[in-house]
Amino acid sequence: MRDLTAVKDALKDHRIELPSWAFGNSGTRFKVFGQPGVPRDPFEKADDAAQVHRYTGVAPAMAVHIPWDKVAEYDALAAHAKAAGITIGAVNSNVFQDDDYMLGSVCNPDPKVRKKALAHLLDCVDIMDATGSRDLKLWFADGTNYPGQDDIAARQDRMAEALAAVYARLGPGQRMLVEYKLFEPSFYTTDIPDWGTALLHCTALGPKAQVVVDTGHHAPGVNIEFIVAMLLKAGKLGGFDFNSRFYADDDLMVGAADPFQLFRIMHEVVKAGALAPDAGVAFMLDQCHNIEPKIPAQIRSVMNVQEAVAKALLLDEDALHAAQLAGDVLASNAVLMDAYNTDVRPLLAELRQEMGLAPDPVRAYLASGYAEKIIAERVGGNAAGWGA
Ligand SMILES: [Mn+2]
Repeated sequence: MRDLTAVKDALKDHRIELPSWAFGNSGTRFKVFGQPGVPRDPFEKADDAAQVHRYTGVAPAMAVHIPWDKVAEYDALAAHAKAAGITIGAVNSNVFQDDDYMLGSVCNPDPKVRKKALAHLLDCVDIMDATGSRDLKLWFADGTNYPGQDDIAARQDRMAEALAAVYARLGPGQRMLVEYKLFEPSFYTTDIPDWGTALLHCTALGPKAQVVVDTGHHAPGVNIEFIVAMLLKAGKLGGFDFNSRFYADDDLMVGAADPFQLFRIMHEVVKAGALAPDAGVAFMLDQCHNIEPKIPAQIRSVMNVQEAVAKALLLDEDALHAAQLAGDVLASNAVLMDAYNTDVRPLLAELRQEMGLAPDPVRAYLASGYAEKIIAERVGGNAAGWGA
């Protein structure tokens, strides 16, 4: 067992970033079930995100998504977030919801569409300048549905050209995080389907280009911690989009589907010394809460990540290393499973009390009256949603 004070210090320093879109209405292509009290604008989303930070103490940033979080004055949004106790995190671009993008955005065969998409990505860097955001998160819905529909290699050249233009625009201290997803909305090819393609583009670009691992964007059975270990070794893991999926990408709460996988991922992160904020790995949630109340679901998600991190920190690395070197398969596995099977909830409750927080963040939030307050106050206007 490791020194408990060191474990607690690492947990206090760990940061989890919240997605603005988790607080708005969301659903599937079949139906969006609206909830009462949902934010009407990005300012109210920041208020809700601040509630998650208030009860967990480790979630002081909210990522935004453009244009869902478009506002007239981004410095005003940053100031509002700051007054609420949080900052604006990653800026997520959106080049998939305009009619122009039916055949792709930066990989579209039409140069006019590519130009429009690139202009949006560059606008997102302007927004980063105004909000003080470090990271631009790039996910592309680009791909094709049918063999022969477009030239696979030529689309990669178009992607590389756009990424290089965005890279050149990044200011000091700014980064671009390139996200991959194996399929959907395209069904035949996706232009950045996997970590290998993302890594090839990022390596060609330079140190400010990093890969982001969305845990939901893999085929069932893929060993995500292996990918994480490889990216960490290459110095190319820029961050995570945490969520869970059972079948295809569905943005369920992180740790809901497979807490053991989350633990295995966090073990690789801890082992590589990449947990602390200055290691440059952004631990972001990318989730939607379609049928559950949103703020407590975000609190629960933060707690799920904390539990996995705590178990990873408690793992007896010396014993594991010794067993591995001895070739003792069963002992190695037992050391890992001992850490995973530790009930860390009392430790985390104690940690929260040391931080001046309630031991049970969900219960404290539910007792606060905030949910009732926003339901009463947020009447009229248009509830925020992801615009699909
Ligand atoms: Mn994502």
